Amino acid sequence: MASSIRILTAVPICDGHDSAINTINLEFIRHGIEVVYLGYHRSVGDIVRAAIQEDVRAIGISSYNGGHIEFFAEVIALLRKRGANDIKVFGGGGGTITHQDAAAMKRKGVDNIFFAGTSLAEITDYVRKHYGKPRRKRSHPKSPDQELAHRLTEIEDAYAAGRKRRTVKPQSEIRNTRVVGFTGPGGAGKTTLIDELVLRFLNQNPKGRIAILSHDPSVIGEGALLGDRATMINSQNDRVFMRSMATRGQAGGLSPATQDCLALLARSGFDHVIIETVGTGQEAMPFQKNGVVDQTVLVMNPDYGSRLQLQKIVMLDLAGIVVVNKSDLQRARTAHTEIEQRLEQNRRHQRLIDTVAKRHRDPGVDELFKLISSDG
Ligand code: B12
Repeated sequence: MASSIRILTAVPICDGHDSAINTINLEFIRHGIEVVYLGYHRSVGDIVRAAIQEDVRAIGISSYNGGHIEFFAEVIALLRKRGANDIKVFGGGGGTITHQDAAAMKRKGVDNIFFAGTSLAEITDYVRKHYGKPRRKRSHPKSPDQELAHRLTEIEDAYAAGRKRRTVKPQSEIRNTRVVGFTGPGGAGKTTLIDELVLRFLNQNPKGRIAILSHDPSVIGEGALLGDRATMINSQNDRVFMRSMATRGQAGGLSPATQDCLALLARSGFDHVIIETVGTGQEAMPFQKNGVVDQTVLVMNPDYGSRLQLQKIVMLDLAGIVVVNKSDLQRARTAHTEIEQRLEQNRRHQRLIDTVAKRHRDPGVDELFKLISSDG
């Protein structure tokens, strides 16, 4: 099977017009394209960093705030400076980008600008035609992040082509890196929680680096919305390496290539590697077969239904730490008591923590951070 086309989309800084790109993203996905969506109000630096780490073929920018000539040009200049000339730039912005502007932008290296009235089919056809061909031999990476990004792509491509790679090293060789796995149902707040933990990590370790391997669902050969970056604020930082992966048809929360990608990240000098599964169901035990996860955190939403439902969640038996996020919600107190009783049946001294990840300086997130960063 051919590798998926991966692109990154974003809306520039000081621009909140995201409704066009949200629609276009959905159309890309429907046409088999994997879209890493960075969200709106994003700086040139954030866009270029993400594009290099995600090793995308192209960046699609939707711009309505009026600064498009300069903004697109700065993205291209920074890509070139970072040795990522192979990442192409295209975009649109209905009522604001004129034909004259578009001509100037193309002279500065933009591939194409789409105007008001262009059909979505025309846009997706363009992407498939121009960014869908296999990459030619790549130039030597200019930074460790770029090299790592290329190697992660090689692993994903090998799996897509049916050639499994065996890069997993025994755990003893990667002990300097702590690997923490986060799982739990969709909407529990895993990504926001991880972003808050990253903030604490960056503050506590002024020179430390952290990696995040994040997953979103997809069917084999189909597109995917890889949208976790859009909810992250603190993780837009040069000391954070983040990679988004589509599950490409594998059930259980991870992708066929996850284990090898994780092993590579764990050997790449990061202090911590965080792995986030897709939103999982009752039967999921994503880290069971995985030799490189040191700690597992199950993030729950207080609204899981009745107490009986808890008996059916396998991860409640397996997770070292269980988090009740959104603990400001009315049902959270009951949820805490019910989950506590459920965990007592296991007699495994699992930790139970209440958090409100959306709240800055939340004491529950502080407690969780202490736990995952300690050796215990
Ligand atoms: C909808 C809209 C809003 C909505 C935005 C909702 C949202 N979440 O996106 C709301 C009402 C919130 C809004 C607010 C504002 N808006 Co407004 N808004 C518009 C409007 C009417 C339509 C934009 C749109 O979404 N069109 C729908 C898309 C699908 O169609 P399209 O733009 O033609 O896009 C096509 C192509 O351009 C291309 N394309 C677009 N993006 C991309 C990306 C890629 C990758 C590709 C391949 C193709 C592509 O594909 C489409 C296919 O046909 C425009 C006017 C206009 N005609 O553009 C003003 C407009 C952009 N807004 C404007 C302004 C001034 C504002 C405000 C500052 C107003 C205010 N004073 O509060 C705020 C700023 C908000 C913010 N935070 O940034 C101005 C900008 C002027 C400028 N840049 O000089 C405009 C041009 C209106 C005007 N004539 O004055 N706005």
